[in-house]
Amino acid sequence: MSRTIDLRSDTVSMPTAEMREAMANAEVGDDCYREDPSINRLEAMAAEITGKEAALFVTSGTQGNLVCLVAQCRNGDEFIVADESHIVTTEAGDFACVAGASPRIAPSDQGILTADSIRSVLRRSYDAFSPTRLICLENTNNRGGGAVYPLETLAGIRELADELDINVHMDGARVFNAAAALQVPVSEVVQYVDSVTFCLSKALSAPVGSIVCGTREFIETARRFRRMLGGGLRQSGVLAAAGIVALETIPQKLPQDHANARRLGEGLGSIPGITTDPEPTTNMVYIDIDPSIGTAAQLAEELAARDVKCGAVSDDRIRFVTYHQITSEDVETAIAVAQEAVAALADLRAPVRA
Ligand code: TLP
Repeated sequence: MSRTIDLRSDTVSMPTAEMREAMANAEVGDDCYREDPSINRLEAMAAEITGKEAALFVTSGTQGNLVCLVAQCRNGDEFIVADESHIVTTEAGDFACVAGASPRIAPSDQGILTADSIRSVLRRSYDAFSPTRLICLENTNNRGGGAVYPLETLAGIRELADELDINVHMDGARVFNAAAALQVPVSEVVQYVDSVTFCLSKALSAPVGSIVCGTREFIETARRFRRMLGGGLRQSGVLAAAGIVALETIPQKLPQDHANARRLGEGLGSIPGITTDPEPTTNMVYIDIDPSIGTAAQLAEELAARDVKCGAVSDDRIRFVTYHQITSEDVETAIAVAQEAVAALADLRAPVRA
């Protein structure tokens, strides 16, 4: 039986054998007493890699972003963010429900904000307006096709935030992909932000967990909100052990995932009626499907029937994501299967001849 090639998301990446072994042998303690040696080691590693003073293990990217919002916004504050940002669209409305903050959407190109786009939505201080407290950047940008913030853009946003005396948070769920694409250390990317969340369980292939990084003082505040949100864990070193292996072994492999995504984009884009938009630069491929082929859901179904899974994100758009377990052979198979699936949809539409 052939293996299913699951390109729906890098969240379906599996822990490697080395991660599983490290988990089985992890040294653990009660992390609420700060006595879990594996968690302490993972947090120290994360702080060092990001160049921040301190780090905190959280259960998910969603919890990490929420902790950062709650720690930096008061009820009634506003945060500036791009349309279609994960924080606003896909975190169950927690910004409103829990943080009590409202988003102010700034115009973006593929989800990438600039100092000018942020400036264009700034409002003067007035008692009828909610105070702007935070800028949230998503890097890489998921709905923007895995787009990466150029470093100059980040520098410009930092300058503006300093002028306004507000903080910048980065939803860096895939910031290691951003750093790999820019060929710079992660610390160079996140030097412009006050807080960053990154995920161990996406492109980095660990089974569970994310990390929040910032100043020591900020992380102490974040720790209190993490506890409030039910994220105070006990012998979580079993999870940290996989995260440590992820940080040690996976980032250097990300360029291969990006090359695989580029090849996948090229192969899919060569099928008549399919266009890749934008051209993949990290591990995501978004395709637009001409209605003459069928709908995104129909094409996804045809692919799934041939053991290739992908995610229809709208009527005419599908997302494919590469990660550690997806090989270059898998990519060639997926392209061949997509050609077959498009042909099968055309056959279904062809008039029946007597
Ligand atoms: N993204 C998931 C889905 O929720 C869409 C995916 O398959 O891409 N920030 C960004 C940019 C994300 O893409 C995600 C997850 C998160 C935060 C949330 O992380 P988790 O799922 O760990 O809460």
